[in-house]
Parts: sequence; structure tokens; C-alpha cells
Amino acid sequence: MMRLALLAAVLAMPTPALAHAFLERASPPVGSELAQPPHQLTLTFTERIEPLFSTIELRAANGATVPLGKPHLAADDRQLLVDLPVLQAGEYTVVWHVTSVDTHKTEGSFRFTVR
Ligand SMILES: [Cu+2]
Repeated sequence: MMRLALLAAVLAMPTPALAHAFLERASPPVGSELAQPPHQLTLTFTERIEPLFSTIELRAANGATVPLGKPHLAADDRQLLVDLPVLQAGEYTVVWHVTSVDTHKTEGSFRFTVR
């Protein structure tokens, strides 16, 4: 019975999870506290991504969106970079939506704090 349930769960998955782009690491790091405001945001994903259909949003603690330029792609196509304006002290939330080259969409968010 257990085995059947497991098989059903596997069959119900629309696509192999392997090929989806998830956040591998970030700069500033997820959950970090920074003594100096960062100049750039760098998100590294587990798969190559399509920059035209990928966005990065930055929200201040009061919910206001911090205006950012368009993110650009680093050489290995797995990294999105965006320049940051001078950030005031406070907690920030990075919200990312990316489309990997296999057209699968993923999204997530994380926080960092500027002291
Ligand atoms: Cu995928």
C-alpha cells in the first residue's frame, strides 16, 4: 500500500524536479546581517535561466518596493545580477521569479538586513 501511494505521487509530478531552477546561493546571503549596504544583488540558481522571463524584486520592511534596474545574466547563465541603490538600514525581502531554460517557472524569497 505504501509503495502504491509512493508510485502515485511520483506519477503525479508533472516534470522532473531536477531541471527546475532553485536558488543555490545569494549575495548578500540568505538571512544575512550586513554592516554596510550591499551594492549589488547576485542570485545563483541550480539551472540556467532565461533572463527575459525572470524578475527580481526588492521590498523594504514597510512593504515599499525598492526600484531596481533590469537584472542581467552572468556568463554561466545561472546567475542574475542587479545593481542596488544606496539602501537605508532595515530589513529587506528579495522576491525572485525565474524561468529556467527548460521553461519551468519557480519563485521564492529571502531576507537580509542592513544594520
Ligand atoms: Cu524544470
